[in-house]
Amino acid sequence: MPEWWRDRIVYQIYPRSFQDTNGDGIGDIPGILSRLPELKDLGVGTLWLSPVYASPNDDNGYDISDYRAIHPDFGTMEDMDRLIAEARRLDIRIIMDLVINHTSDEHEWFQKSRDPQSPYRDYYIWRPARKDGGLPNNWTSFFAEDCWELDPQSGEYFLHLFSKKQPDLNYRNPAVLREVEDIMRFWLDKGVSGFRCDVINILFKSSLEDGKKKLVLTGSEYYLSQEGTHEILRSLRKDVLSHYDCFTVGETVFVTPAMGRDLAEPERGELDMIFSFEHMESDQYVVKWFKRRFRPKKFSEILTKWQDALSWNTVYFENHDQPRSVSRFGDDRRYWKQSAKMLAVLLLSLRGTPFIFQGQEIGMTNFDFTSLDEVRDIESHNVNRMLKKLHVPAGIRWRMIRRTCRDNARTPVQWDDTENAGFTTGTPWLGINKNYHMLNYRAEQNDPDSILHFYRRMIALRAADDALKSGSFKALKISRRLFVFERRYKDELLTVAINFSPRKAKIKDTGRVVLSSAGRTDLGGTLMPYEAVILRNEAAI
Ligand code: TEU
Ligand code: CA
Repeated sequence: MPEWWRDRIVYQIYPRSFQDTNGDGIGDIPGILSRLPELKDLGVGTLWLSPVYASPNDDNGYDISDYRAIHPDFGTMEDMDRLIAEARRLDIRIIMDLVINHTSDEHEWFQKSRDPQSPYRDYYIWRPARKDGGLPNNWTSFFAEDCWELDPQSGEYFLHLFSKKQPDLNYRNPAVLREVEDIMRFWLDKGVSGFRCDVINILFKSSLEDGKKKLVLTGSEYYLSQEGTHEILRSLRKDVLSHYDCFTVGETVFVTPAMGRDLAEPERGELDMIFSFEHMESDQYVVKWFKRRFRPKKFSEILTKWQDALSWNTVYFENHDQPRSVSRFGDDRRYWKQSAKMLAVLLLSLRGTPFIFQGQEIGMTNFDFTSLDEVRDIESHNVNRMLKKLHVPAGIRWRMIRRTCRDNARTPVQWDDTENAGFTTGTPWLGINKNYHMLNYRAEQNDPDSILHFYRRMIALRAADDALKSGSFKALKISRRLFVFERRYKDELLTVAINFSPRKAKIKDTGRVVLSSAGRTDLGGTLMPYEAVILRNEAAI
């Protein structure tokens, strides 16, 4: 059964870095409003806003201190209402980031929770020290530190799987779920069309005993996709979401295809789609900080595995936590334009709802940082501290961080070649990539051969084609350089062929060229470096 959120392209906005309008160096909601025409032209149908709520910004808004207030950096609730209304007028839906595994420690609930007698005590997870004085258990956090923090006021520790300013909520307490439901209704009643649910598969902690010691996330066997979380998701669906025209996409860490099915197959009544991470890990050893050469074969195999595993899912290559895709899976130097277009074809021709991260449509690249002083992200600074403790030399630490740091994707959008790339008239909160003189929105707007124009074309092609929108997927060939697959809908058959390499590649010419990222109409059995093509097979049944 077709649903509007399957057909539409989602565009993720990281508001701090999108467009500043008042010169404070921080992107804001009026800035998003001012760029709606560009997003409409691109063919965007849904916007996902990273958090714009009140927050002390320990983790750039993923630490929320009031779920019903807009951070003054971003504007006012009136600005937000105006954005929802204006987007709706352009037939653009908005989804909000729902961060409910944890709040900020500055949230009123947590402040009250510090009093052991308060009814809010049980909103969070408090434990005394062990008898020997040690931490309550041996778990480790996502941000390279311990995950227990002592609160001197009550003499007990609270659990935080992310930073110590992000205490985890206690989902054994039904009152917490009621609060979350009210927050969801508040936003749905305002007219938003759903939620991107932050780390949603770790809500319920089934036990707090010591975990099996692991290189990363010791303890995770007690909170990854526990039955308690499935129950919560089903009740959110039944009590709240099913009463609105909306959808959810869950950010689900460390999921396997089997876990993914339990979280997102329609008959489960939980989430509508998930973000899995496995394909984003095809260029690393064990943890993301140990990067290795990108292996297209591995990448294509993982994508195929996930295409086959779920009846519907997301397709994404970038977000605010990941380095830029053209710098990672393409070549951001010699074949910058070719490889960015190739990735556009792949993103928009796999089966699922495509997510574009701001700047991806103009081929923005990783940040050209020169030192850690330019990095703002808390995760990178924690990792640096941890590696330093392990006596990893400064040069190596810096190389690891530069390549993987989340700020690679968080640099301001490069709108034009005026000072500060047209992002702000003040001092930008995070540095701007110096390549903005060449690489910017306006330059690409004026160039019919640009990545931007190519995205528009590819999005329009997808919107008009049932096989691309909802056809079945089947992999035909996966090799060190090539990924070939078909999309089939009724009697329509498309073949998509992707060349991931800077060398030419032979392919079987099996149909009429619908689109080539290199602008060719006759392939002669060969793909150019980083070329991607879509072929139509007339005789198919
Ligand atoms: O991210 C969760 C997550 O597990 C990672 O992708 C995280 O970014 C980190 O890199 C782990 O190494 C979500 C948000 O997307 C992220 O921005 C937040 O920092 C995090 O949750 C906490 O809310
Ligand atoms: Ca601003």
